[in-house]
Amino acid sequence: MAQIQPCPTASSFGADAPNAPEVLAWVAQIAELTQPDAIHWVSGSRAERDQLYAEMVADGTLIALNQDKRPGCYLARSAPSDVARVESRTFICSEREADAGPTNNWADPAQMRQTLRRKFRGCMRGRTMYVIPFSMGPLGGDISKLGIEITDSPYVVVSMGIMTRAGDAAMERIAAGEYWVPAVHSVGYPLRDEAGGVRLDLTWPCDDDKYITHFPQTREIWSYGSGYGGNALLGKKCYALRIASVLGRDEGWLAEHMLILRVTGPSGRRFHLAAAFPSACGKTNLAMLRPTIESWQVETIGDDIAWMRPGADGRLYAINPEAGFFGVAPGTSEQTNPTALAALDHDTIFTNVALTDDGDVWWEGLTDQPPAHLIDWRGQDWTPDSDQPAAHPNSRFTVRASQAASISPAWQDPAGVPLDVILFGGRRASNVPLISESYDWEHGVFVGATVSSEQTAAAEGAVGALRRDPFAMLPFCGYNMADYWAHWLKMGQRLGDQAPRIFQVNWFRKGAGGKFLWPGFGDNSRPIEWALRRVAGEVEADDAISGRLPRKGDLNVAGLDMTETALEALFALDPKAWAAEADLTEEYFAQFGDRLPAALVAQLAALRERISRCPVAVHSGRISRAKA
Ligand code: GTP
Ligand code: SPV
Ligand code: MN
Repeated sequence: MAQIQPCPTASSFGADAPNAPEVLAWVAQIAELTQPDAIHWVSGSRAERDQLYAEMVADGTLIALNQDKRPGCYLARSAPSDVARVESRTFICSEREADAGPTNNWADPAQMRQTLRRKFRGCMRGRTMYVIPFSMGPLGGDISKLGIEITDSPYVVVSMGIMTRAGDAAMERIAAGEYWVPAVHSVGYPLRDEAGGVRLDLTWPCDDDKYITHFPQTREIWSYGSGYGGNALLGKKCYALRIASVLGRDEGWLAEHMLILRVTGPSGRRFHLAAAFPSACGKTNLAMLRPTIESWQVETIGDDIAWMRPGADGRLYAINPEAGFFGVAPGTSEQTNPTALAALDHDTIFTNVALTDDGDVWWEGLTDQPPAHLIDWRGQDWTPDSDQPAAHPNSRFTVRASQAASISPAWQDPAGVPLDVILFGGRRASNVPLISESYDWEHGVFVGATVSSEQTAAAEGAVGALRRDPFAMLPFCGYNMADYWAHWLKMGQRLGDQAPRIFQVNWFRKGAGGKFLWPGFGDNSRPIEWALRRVAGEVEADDAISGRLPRKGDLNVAGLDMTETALEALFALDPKAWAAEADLTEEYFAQFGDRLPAALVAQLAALRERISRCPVAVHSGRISRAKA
């Protein structure tokens, strides 16, 4: 990590301190603990942003990219030890361990407070402390909520400026008495010690001892030691998922790891979908889908998080609480996601991608032919002979949502959009068909609860290993996962026949040769078309083991270069493999003890019953219609 020269004058271009005694008292208390050299109240103005970029370029925190090619674009290189969310260092500090549940790391709140006091004491010495007021969701919207992040990272300030509605307008509402969530962040690299000894700063300061902590009872976030993504941009996973899931449980709404889409069909009818896929499994891609079938139009509303609540008409309404995309760079190309690529033309922060000789960016998958020479994400020379990727597999772009040409006029609607369909997906090489429809809401909750996926680079861990990722919320649910399922079941009762229909999808099924069976990307519009035709009542479906499947001929594969065998393989359900999967589900459920909702036990029994009705020899997984 390169060292940087100290900046002698602290920034003096922020907002004035607000007329908000509660905020002033909290900020004073955190300043007393962390001992920054200066306090900067973030206004959210353009001048402020430009000044921060200029300072970060001057001290080497950011590299300005070729401004003719990519105006307003910058590159950050993180420490090699700080490249993804650290789930092993993410804690839910509820009073009782059982309320965090078996899938979360629990820590005793009193003990964690002591630890945090120790870690945060003096941790901002030599630095400026930034106070960022922000809104998750359109300012003042019924579903929206406010927060304040304190951070000592200017990279976090400009990133929060893209990812949230940050600045004066949010502070005005907070000062007027609206509810807000406090969030404290430090990279954990003070520049002066207690005795006055100084050290130079790094271009990516951080600490190996990381704590990403949540206090659901007092609704606070404290994050120490990392500057990366969801560890540091506290509006995202920490607030909009972990704390918001607790708020949603208590207030009767849902905070979900879901993209949101608007699809307009050939008849002009509009549909809205939300889809939960685990990290790095294609949410951003699907959110910017360019359909390969004619006369379907897709608009983006959100790519990662959805807040949803029942509206006055009894339907489920969803907003995107974020204002930007923090998307996976590798694999993004003109072929896979031209909309995202075009959005990155200007005003984008790239983190851990490779740098070309003419000051542009590159990552694996951007072009078929890599450039002959690059500077890789570690800042080293790189050529195509290198055995290391040039861009880190979890390298990302940070860009305002409004820069995507596909953004929907509805994306800022504070009332949200009424959902017709919810999709659950994961990366599954086998067993899970391209698309299937849940029998009803309870079955849909069972499908969501049993989602499993191959591990990706978005979190530390062995890439490729199969892990259960219920509702794609495994690392993001702020309370006991079994209680969360119960909350979903209750929501279904409340929504009744107004509830969105639930489908399961899998773009990642592989054939015998180990190749993806489904082309994916733009062609994902095809199974989605089938789901929407189901909602519109235009097509029938066949009952099968894992849900209802498209009847022969109903999935639009016109113009696709696909064999009948491959198509069948995409939907094949092997009763033996499903029986094994049911056994694994039973084991998985057992850890939740008596918190497991009875409805899910009943769903497992119903799955086994469907398996038993399937003739093993046929292997289609379809149950004869007479019996269904
Ligand atoms: P987070 O931001 O981590 O929550 O992830 P995300 O779900 O938004 O991930 P993203 O859309 O960025 O997808 C990441 C990876 O999935 C990239 O490597 C894509 O190339 C790959 N991917 C996306 N859609 C498809 C698809 O339809 N088929 C295949 N085979 N790969 C896909
Ligand atoms: C994810 O991992 O699901 C992300 C990226 O969206 S991060 O914000 O780092 O959590
Ligand atoms: Mn995500």
